[in-house]
Amino acid sequence: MAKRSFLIPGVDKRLLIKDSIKAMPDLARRRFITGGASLGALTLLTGCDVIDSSSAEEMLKSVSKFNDAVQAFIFNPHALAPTFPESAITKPFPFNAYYDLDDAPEVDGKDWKLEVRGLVDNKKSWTLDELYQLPQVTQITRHICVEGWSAIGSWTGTPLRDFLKLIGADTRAKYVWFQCADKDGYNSPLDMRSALHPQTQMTFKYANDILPRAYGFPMKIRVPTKLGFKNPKYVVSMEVTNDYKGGYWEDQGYNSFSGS
Ligand SMILES: Nc1nc2c(c(=O)[nH]1)N[C@H]1C(S)=C(S)[C@@H](COP(=O)(O)O)O[C@H]1N2
Ligand SMILES: [Mo]
Repeated sequence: MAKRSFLIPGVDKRLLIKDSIKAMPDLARRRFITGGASLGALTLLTGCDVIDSSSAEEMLKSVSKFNDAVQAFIFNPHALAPTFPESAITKPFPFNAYYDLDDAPEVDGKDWKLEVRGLVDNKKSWTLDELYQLPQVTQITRHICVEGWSAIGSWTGTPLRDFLKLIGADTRAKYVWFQCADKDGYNSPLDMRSALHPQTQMTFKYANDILPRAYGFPMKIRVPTKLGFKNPKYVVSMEVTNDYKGGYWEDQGYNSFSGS
């Protein structure tokens, strides 16, 4: 989501969302509405990208056929987001923020430290070299923006749950709250269940290379079960907390849950 608006030829987004709501089974409908009822959420749930009127039809068909697997994804916090082969990666992967790429933070990796705050045993700050020593895994997953566009990418990094264990985080706390280096600030709260999800990652690489500036150097949090805005880039601190501290898009009315 940004100044840009992604228009889909022949598709009225609001009507598509309305029609989808009508077509959904009851339980899914309730969760979809409380989850913010966006085109992005529909993409997350159906796996269909809406690019024209025929794919909108496909999406509606799949919504009306929401089966046990989709219901399970919506209601099970441990359900995995789909993964893809390398051949499915979107090239080039889009940049998105509330500003243009020229205004993206330029973080000096030598000076940068990840600050750790709140309900953790060890509040030590972490240099990039120290973080790079942690075991890393790669995922090829789909990033879905609330606006309705999506793209598949390859991200490598350390599962956030491993890091939370390492620093002795109180995982009974409600949130992990991330703050970013963006000039006018960007932050986002992540509910603890999602922070502990096996695919939620502290990401250091994109397509096997050090994360480029566009995608959040030196570190982003990749949450493939959530919409794009719940994936903070240019992260400078994380705080384990019971307080809901709000977020850049959350404060503007986007649902903080926004995912499975
Ligand atoms: N720090 C920061 N993180 C951010 C944003 C931002 O503006 N600043 N935008 C969010 C949104 S809305 C999207 S869709 C994704 C875009 O990530 P990408 O540039 O890697 O595609 O980043 C998310 N994380
Ligand atoms: Mo987004």
